[in-house]
Amino acid sequence: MTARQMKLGAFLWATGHHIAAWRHPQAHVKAGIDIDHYVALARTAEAAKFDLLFCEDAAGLREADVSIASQTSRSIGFEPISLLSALAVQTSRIGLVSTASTSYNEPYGLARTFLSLDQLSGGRAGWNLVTSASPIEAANFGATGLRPHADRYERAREFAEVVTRLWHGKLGASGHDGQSFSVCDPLDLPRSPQGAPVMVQAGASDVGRDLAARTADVVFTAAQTFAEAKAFYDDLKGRLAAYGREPDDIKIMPGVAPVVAETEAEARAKYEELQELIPDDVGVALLSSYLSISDLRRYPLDGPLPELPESEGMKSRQALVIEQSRRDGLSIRQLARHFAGARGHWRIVGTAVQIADELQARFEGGAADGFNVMPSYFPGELDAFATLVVPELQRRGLFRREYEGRTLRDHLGLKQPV
Ligand SMILES: Cc1cc2nc3c(=O)[nH]c(=O)nc-3n(C[C@H](O)[C@H](O)[C@@H](O)COP(=O)(O)O)c2cc1C
Repeated sequence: MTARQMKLGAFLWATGHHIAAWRHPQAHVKAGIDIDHYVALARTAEAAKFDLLFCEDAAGLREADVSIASQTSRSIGFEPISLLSALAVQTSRIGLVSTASTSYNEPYGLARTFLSLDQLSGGRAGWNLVTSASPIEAANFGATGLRPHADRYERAREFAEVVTRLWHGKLGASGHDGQSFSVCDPLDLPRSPQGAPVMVQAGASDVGRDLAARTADVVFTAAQTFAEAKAFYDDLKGRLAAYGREPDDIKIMPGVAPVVAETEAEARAKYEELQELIPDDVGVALLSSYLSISDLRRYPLDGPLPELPESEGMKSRQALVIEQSRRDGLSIRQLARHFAGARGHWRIVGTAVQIADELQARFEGGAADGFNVMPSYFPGELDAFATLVVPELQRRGLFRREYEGRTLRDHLGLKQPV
């Protein structure tokens, strides 16, 4: 039996995950709508034997103030399932995971779309289920505003149940007639080559964790410290037994934003160069959105965070930001700069050996089954990770040298659903 190996996702984004990546001298201004750019990234990730490509999504601008929205690394970009459909025919092995919202779709349509992606890619599709937390996105789907957190999750629970029944061919003659959805017929497609598309989930509040324990194959999460990552990992794996599942049935893959170079000094210089490019307004606006507060600029930027009411948006991210501000005694300006680099995800700056050491410690310390890699800018940091860090992980026996199977479930070591 081979030793346990880590799973790796390549989290795509237009110019890069650092909020100022679009200002980097190597940035490609039209990256968000250049299919050749994405094909090149997908091929790099596949050549490095990554398990999957990952796309986030929100159907709307990420920021209400358009002048600020236009100054971030992702203000325009393709709808991700369409993008992954194009990448499916330009790649042959790598998994294709897209985010889609349970708040602004219907289960029949979404189940059909992902099963189509799964069929046309030969069993490589995955759905990242989110309930969505942005009032800007909500306003594009009717005038009722963002639904309360608990309602969003109740709808998501029923949504996930209907989708999996459709994928598993278990929607019988009686169909589904529930609280939010009614579906009559099975899908007009045969079952997937991997049994069913992989279910991914991102949402870390208590109710979000329960939904993941019930339905997810992979969980994407944000954790800054080893202690936070370990606590999340143990908590989520501990919830599985209640749903008749084994700890290994879920792969937990926190986000990580590495900045890597041949020497530590070079890596630090690369990181500092990006940090210098952050406009204060943009950093503070991003922080405001994670805290669900309309405008933090009203407060002195060099003072502490004010007391805030609990969010109805992303509860887990708000808690993470507040926790970090207290732990490290950071001002609003310092917090904004800190979160601009990786939006609350774990950031590591160093050589390939240093980065591999850190990833290995979290992986072997029982705080992760793998990582969703968030390059700071594209293609430079994805190339650097693929050519410097991946070989170091392979030398240590921590990552595959070749794909073992064909489907995304094969790569992730997940059971095929019956
Ligand atoms: C790591 C992570 C990634 C997420 N990615 C997305 C995303 O791409 N699009 C989106 O609309 N929401 C995303 N979300 C938020 C989800 O929409 C989530 O369902 C939201 O309601 C807040 O969940 P929570 O309070 O359970 O964390 C993400 C959340 C986390 C924790």
